[in-house]
Amino acid sequence: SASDPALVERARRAKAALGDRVFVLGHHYQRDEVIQFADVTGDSFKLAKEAAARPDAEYIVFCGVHFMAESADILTSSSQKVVLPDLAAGCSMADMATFDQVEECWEALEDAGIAGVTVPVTYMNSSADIKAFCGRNGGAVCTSSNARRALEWAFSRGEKVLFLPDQHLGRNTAVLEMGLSLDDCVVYNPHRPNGGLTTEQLENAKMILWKGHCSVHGRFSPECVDDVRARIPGVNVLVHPECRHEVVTKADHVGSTEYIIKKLEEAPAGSSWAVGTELNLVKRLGAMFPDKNVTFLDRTVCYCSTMNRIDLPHLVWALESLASGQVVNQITVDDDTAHWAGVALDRMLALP
Ligand code: CIZ
Ligand code: SF4
Repeated sequence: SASDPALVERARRAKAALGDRVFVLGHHYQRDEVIQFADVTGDSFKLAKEAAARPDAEYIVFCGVHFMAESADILTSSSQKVVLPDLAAGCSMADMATFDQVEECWEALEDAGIAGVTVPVTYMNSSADIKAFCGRNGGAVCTSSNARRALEWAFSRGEKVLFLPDQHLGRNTAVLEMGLSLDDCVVYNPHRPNGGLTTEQLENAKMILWKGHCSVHGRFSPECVDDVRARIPGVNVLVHPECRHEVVTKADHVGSTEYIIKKLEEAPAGSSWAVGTELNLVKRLGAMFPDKNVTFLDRTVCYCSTMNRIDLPHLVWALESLASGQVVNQITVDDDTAHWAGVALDRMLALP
């Protein structure tokens, strides 16, 4: 489909017909065939802010996954419509923490007598429901760029943090950036009674990590790092903090998507980089910096399958529908959820 000139032409025409009424956002993990039509590219946080900065666009077509479109709906005005070209583009990590599970967890913390001293912090990669839960319970949202500042803020307000839904980002930030020990962290498993934890474990923990992970970044192993170092002498290993702790501790650099891009921009010509993040982005970075040797950290391919659901045929369908006056696949967050999720997002935006 990427090379189908008829589809490319149809997307171009529909977008031109809509003009400034439509603004197309493209996440870094999207396919090239989709990215070519993006008015702006970015990570989820940057894209949500870009959407908020376009009050004149009637339609925001979000080429990304469901939780990102929800955040865009929360941060844009009520007259703007956010469209996700394929409703099946979810996020397996976000799906690992449902509202009922998190409520049940909070009850377990109440039973253990620690809910009052626990501040919930959720990664951007979570449903609007979970962000609203954090807003209602004195907590905040964070991204992979500000996780440390968000945790410092949370620990200034309570003794413990409940970190949702990515255990790896929570552990990596607490242990590698804030000097907590692995023993300060426990993992709450929503599929076990009381999270699979004793009251004593909950009482002693500083970080209560939700048992969630990214199915893409979770696949990189410490062996991938050893393997690439053996294959490419002098290689710099650069990974996202959604990778497992054992992988991050073996890497040379760790940081958010925007950090990874900046690091490669600044890298000297001729240097070698093995990048542990989603493959569409790594391939694009390789093409953007032909004077640098950019390789994927794993030997096997590793796309985000739900990100990849947004393809050119879905984008053409969404744009042509909008151009003909039909709003399809609109993502809306109800007012109460949007209010409290907005409170948690604002606490993040107010971080020093
Ligand atoms: O893994 C993801 O989905 C990331 C890093 C999203 C984002 O843009 O924050
Ligand atoms: Fe979710 Fe991971 Fe895909 Fe990002 S890369 S959308 S965290 S499954």
